[in-house]
Amino acid sequence: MSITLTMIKPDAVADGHSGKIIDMIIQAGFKIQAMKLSRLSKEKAEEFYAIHKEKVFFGELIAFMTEGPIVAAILEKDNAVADFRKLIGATNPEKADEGTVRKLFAKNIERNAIHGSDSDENAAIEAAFHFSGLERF
Ligand code: 3AN
Repeated sequence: MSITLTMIKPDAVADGHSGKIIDMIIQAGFKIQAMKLSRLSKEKAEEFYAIHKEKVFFGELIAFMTEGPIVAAILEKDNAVADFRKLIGATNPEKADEGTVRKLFAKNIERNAIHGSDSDENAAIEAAFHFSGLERF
């Protein structure tokens, strides 16, 4: 079994889509190891997205990710990282496949409803970023 880390982003939480998205995740065969409603500080968001700090969209991305609560979760499944990225669809919702979370709920490439880790290594780092051992089951 492997894991991935997801965040249902502030846009999707504010629009009331969390329940539908969590149901899609469970129906796709992921087991929830950890889950919480959380709000990133500017410092924590900058740390999470440090890899993007030279990008032109970095400032906007940090403002967006800190504008309201997120739902963070650790998800367990065989092939979790790749299967989850298939479920959420392309970063740009215009390019996302039909039936994916981003096709259904994302507004644009920035306000794109959900995050999924891009590698097993980053999944482990991101899981430890959001959750302590006591919060994982
Ligand atoms: P993904 O979330 O699909 O792995 P990344 O890691 O390339 O995509 O980007 C991280 C986040 O940065 C995206 N989820 C999105 O919110 C934002 N982002 C990515 N590319 C752009 C862009 N060209 N313009 C604005 N925001 C972007």
